[in-house]
Amino acid sequence: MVLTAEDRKLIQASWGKLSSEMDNLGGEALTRLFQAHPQTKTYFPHFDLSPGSNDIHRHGQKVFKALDGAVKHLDNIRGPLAELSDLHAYNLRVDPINFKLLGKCFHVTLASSLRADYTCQTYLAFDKLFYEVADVLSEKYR
Ligand code: HNI
Repeated sequence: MVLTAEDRKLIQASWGKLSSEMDNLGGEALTRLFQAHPQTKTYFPHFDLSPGSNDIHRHGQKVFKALDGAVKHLDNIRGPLAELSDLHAYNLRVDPINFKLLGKCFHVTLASSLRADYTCQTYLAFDKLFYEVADVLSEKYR
């Protein structure tokens, strides 16, 4: 699934509008993940997973920062995600289905922040991005 020039523009414009909320959006998406798909909590037995916990907040910031790296390199998201691709495949061994679930939770999070600005076209552009991120994070599994 290739991001068109228009997709990239929409993603980067939306990302710019989110800058004031950057610290919280990852945590919000993770909170949604753990609530909507409780089976994902099994990967975080060492975290306090109550909604809004410091663990979720801090981890959300790391995940968001990784996505930020991808958004800043839309022509080559493999570069910034390379280490995470190794980590998730070799060390964490997260079932790749969960990347799709987190992508859905990011859609809801972005939609609830951007409201009317989260148009169908913007949704589609982000859907392609999340698909690509999930693809990169899954490609080292054997
Ligand atoms: Ni993920 C650690 C990014 C999806 C389970 N993950 C990280 C880190 C980043 C990250 C960044 C921190 C690495 C470090 O400390 O060096 N994770 C991402 C991204 C996605 C993603 C960008 C998809 C968009 N991870 C998921 C999913 C799960 C997941 C869907 C499981 C449901 N990740 C983990 C676990 C850790 C982790 C578990 C280790 C947490 C810890 O600190 O112990």
